[in-house]
Amino acid sequence: MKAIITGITGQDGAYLAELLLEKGYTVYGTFRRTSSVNFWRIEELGIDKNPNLHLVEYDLTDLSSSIRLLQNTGATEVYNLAAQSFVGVSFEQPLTTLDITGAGAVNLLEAIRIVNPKIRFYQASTSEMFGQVQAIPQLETTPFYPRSPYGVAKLYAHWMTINYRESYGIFGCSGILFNHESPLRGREFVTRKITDSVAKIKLGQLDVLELGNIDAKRDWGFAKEYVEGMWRMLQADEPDVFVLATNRTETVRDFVTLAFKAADIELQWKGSGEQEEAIDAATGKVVMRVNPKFYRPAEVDLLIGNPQKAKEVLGWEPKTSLEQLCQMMVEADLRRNQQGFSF
Ligand code: NDP
Ligand code: GDR
Repeated sequence: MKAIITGITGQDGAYLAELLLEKGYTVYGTFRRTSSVNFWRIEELGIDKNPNLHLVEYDLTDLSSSIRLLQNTGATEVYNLAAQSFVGVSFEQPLTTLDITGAGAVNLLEAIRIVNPKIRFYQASTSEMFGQVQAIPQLETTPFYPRSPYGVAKLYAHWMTINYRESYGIFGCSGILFNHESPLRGREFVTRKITDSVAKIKLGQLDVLELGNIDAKRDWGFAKEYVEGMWRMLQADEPDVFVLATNRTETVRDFVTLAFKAADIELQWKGSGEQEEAIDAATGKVVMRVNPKFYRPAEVDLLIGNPQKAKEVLGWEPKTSLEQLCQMMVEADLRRNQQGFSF
């Protein structure tokens, strides 16, 4: 069993590599040539030196590189997790986002079509495609209405995966995954930004956490469980589209409260809108305030997914509660900040 994971330096790539190695796969994990590559996630999971893990330099925007990747590895499963995945940045870099997050998937689909159409393909689709939601909760049949260049690019890749299945019989699956977090989440995303800042505030290394729209509601799950769902999709009898979600939604504000609570800090909330802030009840100090600098030009207000189909067809179910997830992230960031860790 040989699998390619694009984006092994990311959160999901690291967890998926760990899972596939445990299952006995030989894993080819791709990383980009950058001035300083960092493998902190696979190092933290302790899989960086596993002899069955091969790190391959690769860029998703390069078709010939995609063809060579498939030819040289002989992989039978490809998990396309690579993307410009930060929604905020996609407003500033819409065309780069289109190239990587949209067209990049088609480079791989074309390579599969050319090299070996029997290769099974997983496309990392997203709840961002629902954007301005047309139904609550959202499921596989809910109409899409993306609200960012990232969401639009992902929708293109999603439909191309379906198109290559229908046109060329390629086993292409698309997982519409709702937000999933972990101690390995990048610090630009809101949950990890919060847990890292809470840890720093608790340790006296930071005064105030600044956030944008704290009214946004998200369906947050645990990344390690979601990569299991990706694998199950590629083992199914038929290629299909599946939603992975928890079916619970909370505001960013709620996550802030949970994270401070996990560090034994009770909050009092004051003001509203751009003036809203949270105060440490014990010290009277402001520890969180809204800064409009972090608002987005268009926002996704509410996401909540229905994972019933994944449960019925794949036997997949989320297990970790938001409270457990938040506690796990805060504890990891407390430990890391005590040790001077900087990722
Ligand atoms: P990350 O941002 O943590 O990881 C993205 C990965 O893509 C990184 O390894 C990055 O490499 C790589 N990458 C970026 N550009 C290129 C490129 N041009 N060529 C090759 N590799 C590239 O994302 P996550 O792990 O959180 O998410 C995995 C996938 O799932 C992404 O496609 C994301 O859009 C999607 N998704 C994520 C969800 C979530 O909640 N986490 C929910 C739904 C979908 P580098 O380290 O060099 O930047
Ligand atoms: P999202 O995740 O856009 O849902 O995309 P993110 O954590 O960036 O934002 C979630 C919500 O929090 C609000 N928010 C802030 N966000 C960030 N990053 N920083 C802030 O300071 C801040 N303040 C408030 C945002 O406006 C938003 O409403 C993630 C990514 O992993 C995508 O790749 C993936 O497809 C989707 O999840 C599902």
